[in-house]
Amino acid sequence: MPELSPSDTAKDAAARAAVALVQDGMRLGLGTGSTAVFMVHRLAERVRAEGLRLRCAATSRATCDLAGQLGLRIEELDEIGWLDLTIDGADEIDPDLNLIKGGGGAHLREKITAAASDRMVVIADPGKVVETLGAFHLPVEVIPFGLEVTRVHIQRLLDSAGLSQRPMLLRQRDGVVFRTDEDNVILDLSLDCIGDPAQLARGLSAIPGVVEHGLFLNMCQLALIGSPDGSVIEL
Ligand code: ABF
Repeated sequence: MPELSPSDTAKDAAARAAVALVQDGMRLGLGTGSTAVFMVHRLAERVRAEGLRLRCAATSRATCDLAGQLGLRIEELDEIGWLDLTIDGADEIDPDLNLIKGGGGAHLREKITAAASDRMVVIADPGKVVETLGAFHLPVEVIPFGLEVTRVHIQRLLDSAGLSQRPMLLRQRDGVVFRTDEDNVILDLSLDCIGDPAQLARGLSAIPGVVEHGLFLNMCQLALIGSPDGSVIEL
């Protein structure tokens, strides 16, 4: 692996610590994002070196493609049925290990995969650790049909929850509306500070047209935070 930047060194350290938790015969969920890329590389190294027999489900086409290129056998989640461990990144991690995820646009499959796992371990650099969720925009995956009506429902929910909201942005990538692996769209909510994530999660999930939001509550059992010096702390 080429010389890593301090940030990448931190990500790689967290990834290696998570991969060290993998045991022969495990059924794994492989996350998405730049930290998860390091994890997939390190996992493939272990499989090659130790002949680990694993069953792996990917949380995005991007992770599926990378894992395949590295020689990992990827199966559909339904083929495996249930997972022992999902290792994934995050955009924010609070002291209760509640997360904001979805910066990469994969939070629907990530949440389904994590929820089908006995254990979810998050890997991140120190910049992801926050006291309160919300500084990172909250992604909400929405079906395109009735998008403007769904926006109205979301705005009313935020108003009733007393949450300030700068423009609710339809996610773009290279000037084009971003589409998820399910061909849905994402509204990014700039909320600054989410005082009651559980209340907001319940409200968003109840809105017709909302497919999934990026609040991962009570799903993560361990966060491995890498540092630029290569050390790792557990949260
Ligand atoms: C993915 O990893 C997303 O849910 C999350 O937004 C992203 C974090 O990306 P990175 O590891 O590149 O910081 O799981």
